[in-house]
Amino acid sequence: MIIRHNGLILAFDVDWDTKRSIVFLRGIMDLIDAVKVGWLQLLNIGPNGIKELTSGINTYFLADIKLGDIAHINEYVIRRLRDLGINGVIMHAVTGRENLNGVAKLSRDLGIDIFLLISMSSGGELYDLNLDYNVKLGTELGIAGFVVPATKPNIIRRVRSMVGNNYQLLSPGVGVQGGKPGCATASGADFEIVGRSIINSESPREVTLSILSAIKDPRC
Ligand code: O7E
Repeated sequence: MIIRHNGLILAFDVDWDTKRSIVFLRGIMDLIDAVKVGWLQLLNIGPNGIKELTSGINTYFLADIKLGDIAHINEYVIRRLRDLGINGVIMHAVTGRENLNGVAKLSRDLGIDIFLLISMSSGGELYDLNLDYNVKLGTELGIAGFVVPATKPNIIRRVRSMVGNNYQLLSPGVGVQGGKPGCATASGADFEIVGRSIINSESPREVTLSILSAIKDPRC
């Protein structure tokens, strides 16, 4: 599980080299609880670069490749990500029980968390039509938590009411996509996930601090 100090996860969607990435992260690491990496790192600095990042920065690393394949590919990817120092992985719920069962057990054995994507910050209507089914599936699989959109606070509230406090809810869509800082956590999420509002800012530390004050004192 992700330890909650501030309630904020950085969506680190950058194509920077490892050196620049590490300098940037060191500037705000005390303000964020986890770093989400994904396709931009895989395609630009590659697996070795990701390993350099996870070795160079002491935090929880979440891999967001929205994994959703058949079971044996899913399991291979989870093992490789674990070798790279990744602590948690985002997976699509839509591939269903047969493709997720084995990987859920493997993740527990390896000590890597799975967060299931069950609703999207934009579109995702097929997910929303099957929300209750996917939440139930996740709880039966014994995963760590769910991804719920900051742009749909009613879905955050619904999922929280279904799962109680045993699952972590991570919420993207804050800032550029329209979610107001502080309002996803006020609706029941454990963490808000923010990318461009911080990364593209001239003063990332100040922006991060202002998001943290909104999380502490939400006005929704
Ligand atoms: O809009 P930004 O720049 O703050 O970035 C949002 C991030 O959250 C980005 O990395 C995107 O891939 C991710 N995300 C969504 O924006 N919407 C979703 O529905 C799901 C995700 C996602 O899976 O994030 C992982 C928790």
